[in-house]
Amino acid sequence: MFQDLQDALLKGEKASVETLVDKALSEGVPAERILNEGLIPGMETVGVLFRNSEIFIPEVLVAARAMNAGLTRLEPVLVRDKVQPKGVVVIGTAKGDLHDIGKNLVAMMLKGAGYRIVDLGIDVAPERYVEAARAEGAGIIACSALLTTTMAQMKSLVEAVRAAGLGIPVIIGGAPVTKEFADRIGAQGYAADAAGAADEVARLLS
Ligand code: B1M
Repeated sequence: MFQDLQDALLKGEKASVETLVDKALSEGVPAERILNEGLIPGMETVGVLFRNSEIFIPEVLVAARAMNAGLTRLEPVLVRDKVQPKGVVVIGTAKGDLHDIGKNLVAMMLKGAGYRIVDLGIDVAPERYVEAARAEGAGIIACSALLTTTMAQMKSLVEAVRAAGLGIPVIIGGAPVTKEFADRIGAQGYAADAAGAADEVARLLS
């Protein structure tokens, strides 16, 4: 079943991905397994084929659309209802960066952990994070980047938050981002994956 899910993702078959996710959920397969053994490995294969020029941007885009559709189906199961949010998190993808799957996953995990999420989307300039954090009374800003070129924007974000005197931490992550990079630019938080991001936000807000 996980293999079917990966194959459907690879072909960008959105409707099949949705059907397979629904079927797995109805058979009682835990949402975390569908995510970690189906959708994420499928997307990793897409990345390998893309790097090797065996597939190109249009194929990657349809695969990403299918991945987001699968995530949307999993969301109600991953996200538990919380009456009183633990805090507000402003999240977005760094300026110049259009990748949003990892960011969406992090947002979903944080929602599941009881935080209210203000999702600014993709290609978010540092000033927009600052404005939104101020307007929403956020306790933390979360920034994702998938390109080595857009990682530089994370440094600008940390500086903008400091210059605005917001006094709230910034957590960063994404495939090319490391703990060492986070330390170097002065970001208070770093996580390698979405579950780790939820733990790290809890630590920073405690
Ligand atoms: Co792009 N792309 N892409 N791409 N793409 C990568 C990232 C790349 C590694 C592919 C490759 O060469 N193998 C490469 C980057 C190289 C680099 O800079 N090091 C690349 C490139 C080069 C590009 C373009 C420049 C291609 C071009 O135009 N020539 C272009 C750039 C566009 C732009 O952003 N300005 C581009 C475009 C695209 C698409 C639009 C076609 C599409 C994105 C669609 C979308 O997101 N809606 C796309 C995709 C899908 C990918 C790959 C194949 C998959 C990314 C993904 O969604 N992974 C990717 C290859 C790869 O990563 N294997 C690739 C699944 C997702 C769950 O993982 O986002 O890493 P990830 O999130 C993880 C962790 O990183 C972490 O949690 C998640 C798991 O739990 N995490 C955080 C993420 N954010 C976090 C934040 C946190 C904490 C943890 O705290 C706040």
